[in-house]
Amino acid sequence: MSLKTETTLVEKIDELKKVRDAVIVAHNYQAGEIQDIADFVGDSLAMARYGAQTIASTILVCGVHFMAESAALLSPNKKILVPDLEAGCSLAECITKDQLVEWKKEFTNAVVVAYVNTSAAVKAESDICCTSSNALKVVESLPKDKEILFIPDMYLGQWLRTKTDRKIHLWNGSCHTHLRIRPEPIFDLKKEHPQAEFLMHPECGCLTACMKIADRILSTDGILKRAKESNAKEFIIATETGILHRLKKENPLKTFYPAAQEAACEFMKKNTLEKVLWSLEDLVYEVKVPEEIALKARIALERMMQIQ
Ligand code: CIZ
Repeated sequence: MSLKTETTLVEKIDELKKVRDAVIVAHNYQAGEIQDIADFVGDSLAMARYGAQTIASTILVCGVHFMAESAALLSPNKKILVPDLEAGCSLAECITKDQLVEWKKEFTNAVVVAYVNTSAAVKAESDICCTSSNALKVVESLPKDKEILFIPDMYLGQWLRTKTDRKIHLWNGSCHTHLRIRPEPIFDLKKEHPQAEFLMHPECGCLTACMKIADRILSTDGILKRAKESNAKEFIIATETGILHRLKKENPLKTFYPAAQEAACEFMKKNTLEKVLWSLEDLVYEVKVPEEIALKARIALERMMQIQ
């Protein structure tokens, strides 16, 4: 009697990827099972770059909506899919295009730097984009006589203020997940694990309280790189908890303590293996950026990419 095993979800996804000529890119904050089936895992910029370089004609973006828009901007001739249209970003929603247009009227001599966590419509009204890994370089690249309007994350903006003498005006936006990371549990973790290196993301709401005790303030890819390179055996990690999957997988002999178990983004976790399969089956949900927005938004993204 032959042993007939049922095709697993992962096998079905792998088969359909070939049929659809698709690749899956996943953000560092995705659930572990999604990261494990992805062709590429990284931060939003690395995801968009991978998407632009791949020869596949379809890119399934497992992250949140603005990441799919960035992929669409940088890969205009490819089909960009997301498994769930409700996977949005609270930070990106902190500023609308109209709000930015109004704000710009107050500062006619300013340059707008938009964190990638913004909609394409907001990027289209911005001069240049940045990520948490290149924000400082981007700010330093701007003409010295210009003031800077930094949108939308006020914590990343505050951190930039401490690193440069540039005049930076902040928008009052924040990531609801990074706001859940509070200083007190970090102080406790540091007492319990005095040898642990403390790696913190600049979006953290406790930035001001914890900046001085952080060993490094880094983007997600920066945290992953540091964890690999460091001689430390233990780490306190202050960012969205999805990153722990990759940290543990890549560093099986090291121990990682999340600064807050509550820091799990429910929008990031909207994507599931089932939805990935359905997305490839039905070729949904396609993300397109209207051409008149794309033309301008692409300029802001490409200016950033030239700086790296
Ligand atoms: O750029 C990204 O992917 C975000 C949102 C954060 C990070 O540090 O990677």
